[in-house]
Amino acid sequence: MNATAFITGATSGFGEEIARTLSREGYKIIALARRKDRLEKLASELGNTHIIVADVRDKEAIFEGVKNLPKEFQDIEVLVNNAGLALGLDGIVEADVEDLETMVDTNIKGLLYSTKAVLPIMKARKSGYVFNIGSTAGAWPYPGSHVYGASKAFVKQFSRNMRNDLRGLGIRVTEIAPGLCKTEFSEVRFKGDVERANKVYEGVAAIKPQDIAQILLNCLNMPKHVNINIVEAMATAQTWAGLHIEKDKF
Ligand code: NDP
Ligand code: 8X3
Repeated sequence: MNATAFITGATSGFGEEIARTLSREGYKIIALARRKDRLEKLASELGNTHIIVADVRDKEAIFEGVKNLPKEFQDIEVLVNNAGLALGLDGIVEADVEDLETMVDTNIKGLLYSTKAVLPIMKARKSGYVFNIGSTAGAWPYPGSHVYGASKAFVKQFSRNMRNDLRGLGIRVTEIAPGLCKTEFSEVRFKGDVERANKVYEGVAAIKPQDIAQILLNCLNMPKHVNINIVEAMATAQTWAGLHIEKDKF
């Protein structure tokens, strides 16, 4: 039996699929998210799963959740920092300041809490693997990405910087930075406007959550002396837009 994999944001999209994939590989699963009904459904599907119903922004809940893990789930080998979201696509002038705060609190501070809670376990075990889910938005700007993209740029640089501090501890760190992928991401971004969300993916063979789970598994299965620092993966149909020039309107 393999050790335990802890996945944040396991009720949908990448996180849910990564939980399925790692469970198939024999890992015990700790699944964390806010939606209890979905976590319970996933746990009954997978078996050997401990659920934590919590908001990653709730520092106390995250640290308590890790401190109070049942004994058989304390051997965390893999942490997947996946919970995250974008809210809105308005420009920075129009954007709702509370949406901006929610992205910072979830994508940056939430990721910090689960990382800080789990790293001591990995250090004690002298073994571990942290996957941080970034985004192409962390490297490539687009209109309306302001805080979301910046929060994912944090994930990129934090992932690299962590590696320096973890040297000699047998802990690997990989940032997986996906591009367009059909999950509930756009439904969340557009606050339940399913029609608008579906339009984002219309006519595009977008990345599937299973593709990201496969990439993660490929990294995990590399020999322990190999650390894949970053994987950036786009749909073949997606490319960079190029630089925009706004012409003077005389
Ligand atoms: P989904 O909306 O399908 O899934 C998001 C998951 O995160 C859900 O399980 C949700 O669970 C959880 N989550 C969100 N906020 C919180 C919170 N405050 N506390 C706990 N859990 C939370 O989107 P994706 O699967 O696409 O997104 C997963 C990650 O991938 C995110 O970090 C996203 O930024 C990133 N990403 C997505 C891309 C895409 O195109 N889809 C591309 C690049 C990166 P619940 O609501 O139950 O709490
Ligand atoms: C999600 C991909 O392009 O919508 O991170 O920012 S994108």
